[in-house]
Formats: sequence, C-alpha cells, structure tokens
Amino acid sequence: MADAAAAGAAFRCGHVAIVGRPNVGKSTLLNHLVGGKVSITSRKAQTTRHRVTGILTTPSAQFVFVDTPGFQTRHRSRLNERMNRVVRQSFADVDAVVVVIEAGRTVDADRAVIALLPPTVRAVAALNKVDLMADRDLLLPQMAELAALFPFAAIVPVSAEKERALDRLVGAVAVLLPEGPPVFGDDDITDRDERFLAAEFIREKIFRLLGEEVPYATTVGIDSFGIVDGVRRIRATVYVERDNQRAILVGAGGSRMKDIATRARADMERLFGGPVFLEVWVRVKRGWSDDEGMLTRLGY
Ligand SMILES: Nc1nc2c(ncn2[C@@H]2O[C@H](COP(=O)(O)OP(=O)(O)OP(=O)(O)O)[C@@H](O)[C@H]2O)c(=O)[nH]1
Ligand SMILES: [Mg+2]
Repeated sequence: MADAAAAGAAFRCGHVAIVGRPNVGKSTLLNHLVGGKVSITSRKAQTTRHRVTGILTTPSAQFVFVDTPGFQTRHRSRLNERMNRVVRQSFADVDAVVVVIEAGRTVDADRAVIALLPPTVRAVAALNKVDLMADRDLLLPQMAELAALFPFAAIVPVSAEKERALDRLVGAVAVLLPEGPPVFGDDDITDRDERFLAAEFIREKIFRLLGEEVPYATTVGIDSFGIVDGVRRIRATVYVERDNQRAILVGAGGSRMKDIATRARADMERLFGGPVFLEVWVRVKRGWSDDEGMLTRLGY
C-alpha cells in the first residue's frame, strides 16, 4: 500500500472469477498466481467442484481470485447442476472475469462459456498452455476470433504451469479493479478453511491415482478435525457409489488407500505448516451425487 501511495496511485481491490471449460488449467493458474496450492488439479476434466478463493496481494492491488468448476454438459447429475450453478453465480459478485482457453484451440465448449458472460462484465481472456503450442502462428487468428466473440479488455497468452506472462495477465486484470483498501491480510492466500482443504487434497489424490471411473463416483467428508499438542488429527470418509469401486479404491491389502492418504497428508503438512495424523475410511453411499440432502451436507 505504501508503494501505491508513493507513486500517487490509489490501491485497488476486487474479486476476479476464473472460468472456462473443464481441464484448461484454471486451478493451476490460480495456484501459480497466489503462490500456493489452494485449489486441486489433475489431468482429468471436472476436478474442481467448488468455488475456491485464492488471494494475491501486490504493492498496488489485492486480487481475490475465485476458481470455479469447469463449465460442462456431460455427466448429468444434481452435482453437475450445482457445479454449473457455481459458474453462473460467479459473474454476479465479481469485478472482473478471466476466461481461460487453451492456446491455439478454441472449441465449442469455450464459445459456450463466453456466451454465458453478461454483456457488461469486464473480462480478460487467458490463452493457457502456450508451452505446449507447436505452432505459435495459431495465436493471432485465435485472438481475432475471440475479440469478435466478446469485447475482451485484453487477450494474454500464458503458461500457468511454467509461470510465463502471468505478470502481464495480472497487469491486465489490475486496471479492471475498483479502487479500495485490501479486504484480506498481506499473507492470506485463501479464505477456505483447513477442513475444506483437507478433504480436497484427499480428493485430488483420488483424481490423480485412479482411472476414469472411480474419481467421478467419489466424494470426501471430514468426520472430525482437531488439534492436540500441535498435531492436527483428521478423520475423513471417502464415499463411493458401489462395492467394486470401494475395492478398487482400497486396493490389495489397503495399499492404494494408504498411498492416497500418505500423499494427501504431505500436502496438508506443507500448507498447514505442522504435523498431521490422518485416518481415512471408505464407505459405499449409493446415489450420493443425486442426493440433495447429502450434497448440501458435503458443502456442494
Ligand atoms: N503444459 C501445461 N499444462 C498445464 C498448464 N496449466 C495447466 N496444465 C495441466 O492441465 C491439466 C488440468 O489442469 P487444472 O488446473 O486441473 O484444470 P482446470 O481447468 O482447473 O480443470 P477442472 O477443474 O477440471 O475444470 C493438469 O494436468 C495441469 O497440470 C500449462 O500452462 N502448461
Ligand atoms: Mg479446476
């Protein structure tokens, strides 16, 4: 804040939704923008299911980024409807939107997301994964098409993973934010609590370590979370739809579940900054993704 004042410019602060079709790198972008793992990522589409906040504070601005689930039309269930609702609602209470699109490849699902943008919203397009592009000549025609679809304030090719041009993206978003004091502390990187993050880290390992079916049939609930003598003691339950999915998840002699829990615990200890004792159970709960009461209890 001192720097902004010294330069004669007012401090800016605002909410910025990150939207896009599944798997374009929205959560990876959020994590690299804020410099910590607050939103889970995987190679699989529809990894993110909740609204996840990540906060970046610079000398001249505070950005409250809101990661959202990939907007999609497949896998119809009440859970999917709730996920799409999160995306639509995200436009209502933000000052700017970052639409993430794969560099060099605009598809109909991207156009569907752009069509959701309210005409008055201020938006920047981030063309992500430029590091994977073989032919950079594709960028100019892609930018021309996007500019014709929506009056983007800027279109910025970036690589979230390699942290390329993220400063340009942040600069393009900063000018869209209103003047105002910061609402979070300088060191805060999320407003999500440890309980939520613990459940998400377990879900991430399931998305990363299992095949195409089980992750989508899975959710995680935290049964208890306490701190005793500086050790976080967490008891979690993983819910699956069917017995055979439970067997796959547990693995021979419990080996797969042990691997999932070990990796999730390492992430928790890194972010929480202290030792974690983690106990994970697996239960069959048929139809959880269409059960309104259960979805609400699980925070969807
Ligand atoms: N090469 C490369 N890979 C990236 C980049 N950004 C993200 N990825 C990868 O793309 C995959 C999807 O990333 P996520 O961040 O989970 O994507 P998402 O848009 O949040 O996906 P959903 O939450 O499922 O909608 C992961 O395997 C990331 O490692 C990038 O800049 N370059
Ligand atoms: Mg995501």
